[in-house]
Amino acid sequence: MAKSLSNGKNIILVTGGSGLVGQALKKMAAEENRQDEEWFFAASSDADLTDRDQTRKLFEKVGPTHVIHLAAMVGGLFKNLKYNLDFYRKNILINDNVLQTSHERGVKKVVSCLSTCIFPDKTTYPINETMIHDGPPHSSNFGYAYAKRMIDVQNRAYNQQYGSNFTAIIPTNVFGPHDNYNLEDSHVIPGLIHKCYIAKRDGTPLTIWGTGKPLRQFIYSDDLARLIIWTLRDYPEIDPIILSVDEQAEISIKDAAEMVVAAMDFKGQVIYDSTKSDGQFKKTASNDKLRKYLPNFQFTQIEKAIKESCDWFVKNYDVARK
Ligand code: NAP
Ligand code: GFB
Repeated sequence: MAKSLSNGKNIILVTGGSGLVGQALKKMAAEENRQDEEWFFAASSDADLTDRDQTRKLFEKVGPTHVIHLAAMVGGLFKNLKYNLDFYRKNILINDNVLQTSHERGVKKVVSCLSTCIFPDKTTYPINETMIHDGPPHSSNFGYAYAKRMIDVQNRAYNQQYGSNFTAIIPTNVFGPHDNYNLEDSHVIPGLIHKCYIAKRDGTPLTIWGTGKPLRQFIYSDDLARLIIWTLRDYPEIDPIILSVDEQAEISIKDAAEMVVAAMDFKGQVIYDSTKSDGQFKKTASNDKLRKYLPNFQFTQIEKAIKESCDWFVKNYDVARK
């Protein structure tokens, strides 16, 4: 990372600091407790980043030397199916405000967040970082996907025009404590954890949407947080980098559901509602570029990660985002 300021501190602003990934970052930063870094985790209550003036006021207050840009309108397949326009507009506004304000304030480095679901739907596998703009994304989330792709375009434009050091990470599906557990809008693992909790409490069946056949590479939020901190301090490129578990770690939705059932010790009936969409069948991504930089990075074993996530939800049911 760029050398610390004269007072010896780098000031790191995390937009989206109250969310799933932001909370994992907060935990990792606290564990490290580096004396040459000061972290600020912003929620939407600190500034609505769709508003340029509020964005500027937040940057004025925090005075960041570095920004980890996580803030976004985020959701699972079924929320994306319903709100493609909102996902596009809100995220385009947030991203332009954060990048332009970072430029105006002379921020040394910005790490923004794309997603493996933004790649072309018709593609060869495994997907890699060079393929982002090679064709239209899956129809279910085209609004979110195009807004995210523009971060990569803007990063390259800021670098070409001003020499800015703005880069991006491309995480695969993330899960962990402090997720969004809303039954309609959430991603699959938090949705299944919440549904399993209700089924166990009420003695009703657990309904899994779709066929359970689609394939995903799930990354634990704690692991992603460690990789984001590495990206901020040591990743030298403007081009984005996929942060995902290995291709061999790809599992089906059914596998993930069975891990949640085991972790929650649910003994009731499990039903598949195949009238609900499966969404993208697969989006298998290569983490070869990450492995070139960090060949020995150890991902948390997924059953352990899902167990920790379930335990967190059960313990924090009253305060979890539902
Ligand atoms: P999340 O739990 O939904 O958190 C979203 C964060 O963004 C929250 O802190 C939220 O603040 C903030 N936010 C939303 N709208 C805002 C606005 N208008 N102004 C200011 N802040 C706003 O999302 P997440 O899963 O942590 O996602 C973090 C990043 O990772 C996102 O960029 C997402 O696209 C990316 N990503 C996520 C996944 C995944 O599976 N979760 C996969 C790939 C990439 P409040 O809490 O105050 O609302
Ligand atoms: O995490 P998810 O909602 O999004 O997973 P994607 C959807 C898959 O899980 C589909 C099945 O195959 C669903 O049929 N599924 C089963 C469920 N039960 C449930 C449930 O209770 N809730 C949910 N949500 N799914 C998203 C993109 O795609 O990936 C977003 O739409 C984002 O933009 C995210 O990038 C990372 O993995 O299909």
